[in-house]
Order: sequence, then structure tokens, then C-alpha cells
Amino acid sequence: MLRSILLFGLITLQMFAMAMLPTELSDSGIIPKPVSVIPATGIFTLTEKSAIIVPDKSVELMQIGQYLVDKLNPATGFGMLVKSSTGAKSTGNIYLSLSPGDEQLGNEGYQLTINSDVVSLIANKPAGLFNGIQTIRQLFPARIEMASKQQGPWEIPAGTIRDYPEYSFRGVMLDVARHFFQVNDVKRYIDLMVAYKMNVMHLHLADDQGWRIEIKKWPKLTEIGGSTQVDGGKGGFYTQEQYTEIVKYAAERYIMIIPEIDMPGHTNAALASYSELNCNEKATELYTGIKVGFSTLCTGKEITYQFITDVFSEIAALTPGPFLHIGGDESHATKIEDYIPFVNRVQEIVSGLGKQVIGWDEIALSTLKPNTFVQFWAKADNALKGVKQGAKVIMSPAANAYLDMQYDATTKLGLHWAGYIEVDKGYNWDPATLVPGINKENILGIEAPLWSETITNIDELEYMVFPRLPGYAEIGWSASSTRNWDEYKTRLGRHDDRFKALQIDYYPSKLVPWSVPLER
Ligand code: TNX
Repeated sequence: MLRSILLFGLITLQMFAMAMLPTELSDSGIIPKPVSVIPATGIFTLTEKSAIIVPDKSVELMQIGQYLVDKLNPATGFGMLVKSSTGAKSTGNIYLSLSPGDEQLGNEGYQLTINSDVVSLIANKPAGLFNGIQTIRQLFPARIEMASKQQGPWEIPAGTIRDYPEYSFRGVMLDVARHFFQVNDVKRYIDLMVAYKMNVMHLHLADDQGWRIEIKKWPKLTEIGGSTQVDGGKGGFYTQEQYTEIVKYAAERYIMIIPEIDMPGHTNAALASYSELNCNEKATELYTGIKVGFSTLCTGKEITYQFITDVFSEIAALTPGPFLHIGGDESHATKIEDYIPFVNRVQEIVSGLGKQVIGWDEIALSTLKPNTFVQFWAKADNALKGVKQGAKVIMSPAANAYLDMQYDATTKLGLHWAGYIEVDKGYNWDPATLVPGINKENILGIEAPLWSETITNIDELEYMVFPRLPGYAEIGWSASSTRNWDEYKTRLGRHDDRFKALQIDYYPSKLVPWSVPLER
């Protein structure tokens, strides 16, 4: 009896130790799940003599190396440096290099080889190295993410990982119109999404309750339209310099920013700022409630198109990415016979600026230009109309992918008009089979939007975004044939100590076997 108790104790202890310290690379719990992980024998150890080595002093490689150093130095306390060298590899270093020609890896893939001496990361493109670095972070113990010095050892089990994404577009959307989020909050969100290899941030910059980007030709948009938010708080807006700072911060992390100005509906903030945008020449009142579908630009007036041209010209000039998002959703106050020519004309304006249009699925009611993209959120029929016109689709089904939907009936924040989205429901769907007629080849990728009617600050944002975001990241990155909730939930459960190290206020769903016991 005593012997079996002892034995049982030993086995549990051993299991516990295994859970804490993966001894095999294949047991590392990486999210999103890599394409292939082949374990080998041996363990790599980072020490105070370690350095990050790049083959030449190209600014971009040095920056990527510096990014890794900045992630590893605080917790290790090592003060590692990025160095350039093409000499023989020496023990303890991490080598980053571009090695074009491996077609399978594409623009974002990487190959990571770990042996007991060195770690070598190669990719075709810098973005691939950046993604590989996110894997390296996850291979170290979770306390590597902490901001203060922690106890080592800093080990990674040996092996090889080859990895590349299923979809090239893996995004989130943040509504900064209903409640405004400061530049630092947006940067924090960017930092968290890149850890899971997402690569697009769509900013919903204007809605009924607020206009959040400075437009030099139309200054009252921010003076008046930016002056409040839901519940009457003081609102705010990004100056063009601040927006540029966000774009640059994102680009340094291989994130594309997609700016959205929603129109012709969701425009009360603009209509309150300029009387001439209204059909009756009267400025509306500012709006701080959460109803939708009551506002519209005056589609018959020429000044409306001048306004749109000015706004998009200024935003296009600040946005290196190819897309401008024109909204187009819930224009219930616009007659359909006005809506269709409006969307057609706005597409012309955007393409005249050298950009491509993205719009919510309703825009497929119009005649889509060949390079226009449709974002599916509500009506499959609309999205299918887009597909029939040859448009590619961004999948953001509200019932599966809306980060503002509550987890369950007890969630205090968020809405539930599209249902509750527990962590399993958020994970358990396949973009390529969700809507019959929208197939893999019709899909650009996926995006998880966070609407902010009820979300007022970064802590609340984190609570709605985590732990669902890693699931959306995996849906975008890992082939659906390799995904399975029961296996995923155990990997996700092991990310709680990372969430804690990163001080993320996550929702501790009961469906997930968290590795650190919760005070529940
Ligand atoms: C629908 S999603 C909207 C938004 C709301 C959201 C709340 C979409 C294109 N329109 O205006 O904020 O629901 O979940």
C-alpha cells in the first residue's frame, strides 16, 4: 500500500515536472500549431555569453535581432547584444538569417533548428524571421516574458520546426470610435497579437459616436466629432503624427494597418461636425448611445464626394498598406437605390488613390471592382454575391469571430446579439466550410473584430480578447485538418502562465484545463 502511494506520488511528481518543463520539442504547446515539429536529442541553453547573430549589418535584420534581444533580456538579465558575423557558429548563440529559395515557406514561413549548441532560424523574408522569433519565445519557459529578472535555466529541447501559414491575412479589428483607445493601448494590442503570429490590424476610425483621425482639410471632424464617445466620455482622436506612429510601430512588427472610415451609415460624428454633409443642411447632435443604423451621408450631394476624397486622400498618404476600408454596413437610413451608386462611386475614389477597397458584406449589393474585398460578418447571401462577382472574402462571422460577444450569460462586458462565444465555439470552425459556396480559394483570411460599445479600456479589451485570440490566430495559421478542440484546449491551458507573465487580464474559461490552478 505504502509502496503504491509512493509510486503514485512519484509518477504525479514526474508528470508535474513534465508539464512544467517540456523535455521534448513536440511537447512545447506552441500556438498556432506549427506545420511540422521533429524532436531531436539534446537541449539548447541560453547563457549570459549568448548573443543574437545576423549575417550582415542590414538595418532590417539588426532590428529583428534587437526585437528578440529586447524580449529576452529583461527576464534573463543577460544583457545580450545583436552582432553581425558570418564566421563559424559558436555555442550558446541564436542565428537569424535570410535564405531565400525555400518556396514552401513563402513570405511568412520559417525553419527553426535547435541543437545543444545553437539555435538557427532561417526564412525567405524578414516577416518569416519575425514569426520564427515568436516561436522561440514560446519555447522558453513562460517566465521569459516577465519584465524583471527571473531564475534560469533558459532551455529549449532540440529539434526542427518548419512552419508557414494557411492564410496570408490573419487579423484583428479594434473599434476606437465607440470608445477611444490611446496610442499606447493600440501598441499593447499589437504586441499581444504578434505573439500569436497575427499580421493585420484593422482600425475602425469613425462611427456615429466619434471621429478619431485628424483630417487637415476638415478640422471640425475631430474638434467636434472627436469630442465624445459612448456614455459621454471625453473621446479623443489620433493626430496624423500619432496615426503615423501606430503605422510605424505596426510595420516594425510586420503588421499591416487597415484604416476604416465607415460610410454612408455610421456617420453621425461627421454629420454633427459639418452641416453641409446633411441633406437638410443642419448639423446633427453628437450621439453617445449604442443604437445603429440611423445616420447617413447625403448621397446625392457633390460635397459628400469631395469630403470622401479629401478624407481618404489624407489617410491614404499616411497608410503604406494597399487597403482602405469603406465600411458600408447597416446603412438602414440610406435607400438601397442611393446606397448602390454611392458604393460604386466610393470604389472609384479609392482606386483613384491607388488603394483597394474592403467593405462589410453589404457592399456586395453594388458592382464590385475587380480588386475589391468583401468582409463577411452577417449575411452569407451578401458574401456569396461578392464571391459571384469574383471578390475575395475576409471571414469575420459575428457568431464565431466577434470578440465583443460575451463568453456566456455571466459575462459582464460585451453584447450577445450574435450569441455567446465560449472559447470552444470561437475555435471550432473552419473558414473554408462555414458558408457553403465560400471555399478556401475565395478566402483571403480571417479577422476577429472587437466592437467597443461596452469596452472602455485596455483591461476590458484584454478580457474579451484573451483567451480567444490565440484560437483565431490558429484558425488563420494552421491547416484545419490539423486542428481539434480537445487537443488545442490542453495547449491553450498551458499558455496561462504566459498570459500571467505578460500581465494579460484574460477570461479563465472553465472549458480550458489551465495549468496554473485558478482561484475560482
Ligand atoms: C454590428 S459588425 C456592427 C457594429 C456594431 C456591432 C456590435 C458591423 C459591420 N456592424 O456597428 O458595433 O454589430 O457587435
